[in-house]
Amino acid sequence: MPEVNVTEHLLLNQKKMPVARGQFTHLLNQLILSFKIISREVTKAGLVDVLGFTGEVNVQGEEVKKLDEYANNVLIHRMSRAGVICAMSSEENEGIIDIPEGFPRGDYVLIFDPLDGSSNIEANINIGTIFSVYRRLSASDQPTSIEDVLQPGVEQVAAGYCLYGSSTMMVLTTGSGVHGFTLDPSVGEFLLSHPDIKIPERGGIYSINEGYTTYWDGATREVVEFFKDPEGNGSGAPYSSRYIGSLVADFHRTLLYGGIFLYPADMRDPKKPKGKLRLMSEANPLSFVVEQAWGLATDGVNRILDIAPTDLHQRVPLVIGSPYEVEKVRDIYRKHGY
Ligand code: P6P
Repeated sequence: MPEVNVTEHLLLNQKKMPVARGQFTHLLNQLILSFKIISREVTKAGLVDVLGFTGEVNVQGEEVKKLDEYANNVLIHRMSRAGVICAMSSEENEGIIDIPEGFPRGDYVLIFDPLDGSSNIEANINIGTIFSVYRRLSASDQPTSIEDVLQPGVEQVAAGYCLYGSSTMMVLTTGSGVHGFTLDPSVGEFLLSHPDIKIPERGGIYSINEGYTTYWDGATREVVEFFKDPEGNGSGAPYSSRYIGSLVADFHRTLLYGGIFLYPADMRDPKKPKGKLRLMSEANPLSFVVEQAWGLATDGVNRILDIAPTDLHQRVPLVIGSPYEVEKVRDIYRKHGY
């Protein structure tokens, strides 16, 4: 079969192109170039001095890794000069990132986590870039407003992630299903490798950091006990437990194999009663992907994509994966009055 790259695939399979075919295709191509540049740096990380910390702390209060900063700078530089973006938000930056003077603004808003899972870099564990694209709400001759950025996930026109691992793979949805493209270094192109991904209706793996059990409430503990003993009497086969600690890797496995990933609220830190993951740069894009692959994503009960955001960096509990397991979790939380 002749190789299909992202642009060709979009033209062939896009039922409803976002605002303007040309602008969107250019946005995607600039994103793809950013992923290639980041991938090049990630794959040589063990050889050159890009590991370790920069000595700074980001808006999340986390120590910034050199590769985090590198990936963030690549995306901000390239996308702010693409001429198709009116505003950006990065997990690493406090406020909205503006378009530099002299560069045209476009019809799109880009939100991203430049290098999720970066605490795993030294161990050569998969990490990734997560991205989310919205149409601007303000008129193109008006200044960008916070409302352009703080949109509910259901308004996304595109979302996905780029996974840097044994191969570099981009998983993308533009509202017409979910498709995987693998970078072929010999030609420098992302080529269609996983057309029309669908998550299994039911899986056999649950993924959660059980080290935090003492921080969970009774409902979450009952959820985890269900996966250990689905029949409740020790007769049924338990689910397997898998947890990498890199959201993009844990999600990608869940998307392909089925099952469920959970990062629940925990009582450990009164500043983080909604858990650790961010709505705008992590939960919303992955929820758009999973729903387009016929999966589900909730905060335990409510659909993630329906949440009206109030802050660029607000956190949200995330329960995401196969419909059977996500519905089981919802039933348990509802039984506990959520
Ligand atoms: P914990 C990485 O820092 C990250 O944001 C996600 O990639 C990952 O799912 C999560 O944190 C892991 O957090 O608390 O289990 O170490």
